[in-house]
Amino acid sequence: MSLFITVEGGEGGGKSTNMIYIADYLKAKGYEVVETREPGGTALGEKLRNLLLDKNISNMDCSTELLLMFATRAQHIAEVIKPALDAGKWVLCDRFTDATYAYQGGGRNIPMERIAVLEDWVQGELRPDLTLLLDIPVEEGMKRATLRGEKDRFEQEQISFFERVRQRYLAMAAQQPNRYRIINAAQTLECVQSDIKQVLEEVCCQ
Ligand code: Z5A
Repeated sequence: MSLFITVEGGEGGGKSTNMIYIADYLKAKGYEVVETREPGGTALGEKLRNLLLDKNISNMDCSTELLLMFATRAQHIAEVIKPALDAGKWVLCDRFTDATYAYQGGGRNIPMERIAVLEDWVQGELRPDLTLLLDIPVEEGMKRATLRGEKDRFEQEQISFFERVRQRYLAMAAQQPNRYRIINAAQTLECVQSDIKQVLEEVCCQ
């Protein structure tokens, strides 16, 4: 059995830190895991990522941004995600389409129906089996993230943008409780990882 797991959340939730923890945990259980990320995950996708995050591009239209997110996703699915799942591997992805609903939908106010059309077109029936939402209050997350230094194009947004992103994530988690697990990412790293381990044991590694 292969599983498609995504990790989502706002600024400073610790996705990169916990991706490593999750991958190591699954590999120790004997699963073959492909770790990847969006936007990016392929050579072409990483080039598009650089454009999407470039803080010097200040006038990117929100439709351009949305379409570039799905352009990288189309390539990512064709080149990495689908072949891995077809080969029986597990795919662990740092952000996927829920990020589009949260950032372009919640953050930029693009109608959800428009995103859903692209989701169906680009993904067909492909959806994550499990989504871990690393949830943290926006101000706390921003304090952590600012320690990282220079801000990219998204990180330069106002706090109200990130509040809308967080609320959209929480709304999706409430609507899809079978797929989503909310992790309180404001806790110590030890507690966060203990909660993640519990979910992995419950959902996929019994
Ligand atoms: N985006 C989009 O708009 N639409 C889409 O469809 C997709 C993406 C797919 C880049 O994503 C941008 O793309 C993103 C949304 C947009 N923009 N924003 N903002 P990304 O995932 O590559 O970038 P990111 O959001 O900055 O993720 P990240 O690098 O994984 O950051 P993080 O979640 O903040 O994780 P971290 O780097 O592991 O942790 C941040 C700091 O906190 C770090 O110093 C850690 O050591 C520390 N940390 C982590 N956990 C803890 C705990 N528990 N306690 C204390 N300190 C901690």
